[in-house]
Amino acid sequence: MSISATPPIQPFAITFGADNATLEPQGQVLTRRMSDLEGLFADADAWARAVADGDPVVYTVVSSPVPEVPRELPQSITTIQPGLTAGEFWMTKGHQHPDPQGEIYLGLAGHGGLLLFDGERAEWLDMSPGVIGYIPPGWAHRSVNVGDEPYKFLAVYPGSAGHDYGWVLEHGMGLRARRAADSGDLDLVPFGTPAGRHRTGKP
Ligand code: PAN
Ligand code: ZN
Repeated sequence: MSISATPPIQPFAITFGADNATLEPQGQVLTRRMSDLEGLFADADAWARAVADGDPVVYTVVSSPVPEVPRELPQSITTIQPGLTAGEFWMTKGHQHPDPQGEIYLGLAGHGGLLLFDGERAEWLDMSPGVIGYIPPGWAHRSVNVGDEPYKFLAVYPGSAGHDYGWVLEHGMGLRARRAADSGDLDLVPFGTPAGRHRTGKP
């Protein structure tokens, strides 16, 4: 099968390579470096220093060959590297689906979180291997690696959903996921909390 199949797609199976999160057959591979995450971390100076200091890969998205077109169900595997930027766990950009449609995530490896925000309410789902996180229509979503290993998950979403990244820049995500300086635990803080100043303890 070619790198991006043309609808109608014929039935086919995908082999998942658990060690390095490959798909066979495989479609597009997206690499998001720190420089791609401008305006997303609370501490813009720390973000700029990380960009200047090697611009590390924060996450990759490996897609199956199923294209993002209506009625198809594209899938992708996201791998978020472990890391902190001024105490904030490394994460995906986060987005809304312009065509409000649901999505499912399945945790594959590592320990992460699925942050959901509908513009008023924020929810946090703990994600680990075997956990299915459900994203209802209308909820912006961002994934966060809260562990010390790469966090990997499968996403399955309607091909017509689309991806709006500007929504998150405009509205935020309701909460930020930080590592508490004293305990090292996950600390979910309100989105507007200035960098470096946050309550401690479990959410
Ligand atoms: C996922 C995400 C993927 C990367 O496949 O697109 O985890 O996150 P960002 O798109 O926010 O950079 C998904 O939710 N698709 O709809
Ligand atoms: Zn999505």
